Amino acid sequence: MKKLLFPMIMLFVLLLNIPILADSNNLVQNFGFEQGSLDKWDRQAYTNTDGITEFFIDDTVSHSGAKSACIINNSPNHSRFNQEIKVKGNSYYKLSCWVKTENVGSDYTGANITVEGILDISEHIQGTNDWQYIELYGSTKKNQKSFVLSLALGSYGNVNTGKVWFDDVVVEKVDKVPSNVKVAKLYVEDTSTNTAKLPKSKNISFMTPYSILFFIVAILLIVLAKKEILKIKPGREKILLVIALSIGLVVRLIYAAKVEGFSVDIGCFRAWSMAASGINGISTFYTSGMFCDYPPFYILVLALVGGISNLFNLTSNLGAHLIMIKLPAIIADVVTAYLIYKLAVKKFNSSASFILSILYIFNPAVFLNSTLWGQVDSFFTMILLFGLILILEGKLTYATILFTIAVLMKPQGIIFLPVIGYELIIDFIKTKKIKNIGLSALYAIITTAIIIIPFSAGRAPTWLIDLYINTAEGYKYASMNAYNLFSLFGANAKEDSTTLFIFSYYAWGMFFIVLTSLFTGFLYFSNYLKHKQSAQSIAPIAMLVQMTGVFVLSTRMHERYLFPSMAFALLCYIFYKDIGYLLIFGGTSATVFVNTYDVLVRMFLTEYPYIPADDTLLFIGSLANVIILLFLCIVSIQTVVRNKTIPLDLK
Ligand SMILES: [Ca+2]
Repeated sequence: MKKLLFPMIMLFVLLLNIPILADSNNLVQNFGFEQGSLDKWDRQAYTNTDGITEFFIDDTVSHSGAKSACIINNSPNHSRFNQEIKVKGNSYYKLSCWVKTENVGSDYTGANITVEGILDISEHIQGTNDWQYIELYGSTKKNQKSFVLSLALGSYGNVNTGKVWFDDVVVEKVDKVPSNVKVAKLYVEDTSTNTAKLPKSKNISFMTPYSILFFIVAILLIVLAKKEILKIKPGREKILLVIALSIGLVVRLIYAAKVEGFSVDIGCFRAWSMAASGINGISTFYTSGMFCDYPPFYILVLALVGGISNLFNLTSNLGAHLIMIKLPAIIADVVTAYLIYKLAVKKFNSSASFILSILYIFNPAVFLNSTLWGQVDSFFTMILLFGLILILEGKLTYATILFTIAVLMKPQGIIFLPVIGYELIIDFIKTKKIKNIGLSALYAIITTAIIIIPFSAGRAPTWLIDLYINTAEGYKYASMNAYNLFSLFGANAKEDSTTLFIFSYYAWGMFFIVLTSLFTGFLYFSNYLKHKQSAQSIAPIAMLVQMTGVFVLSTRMHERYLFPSMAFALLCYIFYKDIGYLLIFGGTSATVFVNTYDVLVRMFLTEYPYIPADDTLLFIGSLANVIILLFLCIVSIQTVVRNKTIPLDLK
């Protein structure tokens, strides 16, 4: 019997060990959730507001055993079960699990397995599916001790809804990786900055005291400049301007990396930038099936951004990549502030010019749009400003190139076509020559061709028109969070086919666009009839009227669209020195800031960026913009028709 004891014990031990041996390579603890708890697993989510995401053990659904782990995203979120896994450096690992899905959205990243803090993910599962196997191969870096395994619904900058179950999670060290398989880097690529703190900050509450401070300081500066108390010593203005713009730039770069921004826009820009900078990225950009509602010009800018990011390997570091994605708009902020100084210094002394420039670069609405939100309205504004400067220099045909680019960047560039149209008609009346009209048309066609040909491989040229129609059809609302006339009447996020006094909101919007353009024409022809051959261009006023008029009175407007009016109002003030335009600049700065801040905070808090139609702030802001538009009508008539201004002439 004693002889048998040892082998029996051995057999017993072996039998006991079989299940353990079978999984001895699996580094995941509680891998099948059979303990009935989320022991060893952490719950992580982009948005942590109550009710958005549920994490739990489901003992009615399983791939093996009796239980699995379940995530429900009731609203869009990037949520995951995480577990720290001890690993060896310079090694290959295979991450795998089984996934079952129910109603996972098809536009964003579905259920996947990955590592916390990296962008590579396994195949991701959307829609409704029974159990499916997913896996991801990856490598660790030298001296790496661990990574955080992540069972996710959604990905960075890409939030999704639906229900997913995970089971039988395995992480195992493998000697080699099958060929034709992508090998992810299972670590957050290290640069000098701390990249471990993901996701990025969503706290922008500092903007409220900052914006109040900005308006107080702005008023103070203008009063002091007016009374000639504030005077910059001659010769000092250039260095002061360089310092101010540098501060504006550095603060933007810091916050660009710190605050992720409006996740949908950032997600789109990142995806478009990576796609467009790939091999054949541009020629297949619009045919690859990827969602994109932007016309081609900004895709070219994003291709450049992506190319530079790839060159310096910035795409895997979220902070550095965020800076790159936001950089074109940030540069545009600085360039626009500089242009404002250059234009102002022709009409004002350097102290006043300096003040006008910093009113732009430190403007909270400008800062919020490019740096915190990550939008590109400021890039659009810069292009329009260059166009405006060319008009004022009498280079109408070249201006047409910039206006064409504006339309090819954002569809709302069409708002400014009446301005170039009136300029060309007045030019024709003055010179009796058709040459400029012909040349402008030619330049517009050539510019369009150069920009769209790279995207057009093997496609009918009408694809661009289809793109514009689809974009316009994409947001068929009376107002999309815009502080305007329709929101004032409680129609925010209402279908614009809804009837309001006989006609639909959309018909009213179109009627008002025509009316606004006719009003601009009235200003142009009044100005011409008054001054005949010596009539100066009124383009700054015309652009301000078109932008503000269309935003306040037209449908399908988003909260950000009034943005260019701020720069145009400053330009009007520079050219006409009427205090009215400075007040319009202040007014639009306030409404654009509050409007965009409100929407961005809603996005950060709830991933649901819609203002309720009965919101009080929406009503007040909308009323303010309607009043600003009426005031602009009066001031523009005073300036152009009556030649009367209420001067505020900063010396
Ligand atoms: Ca199980």
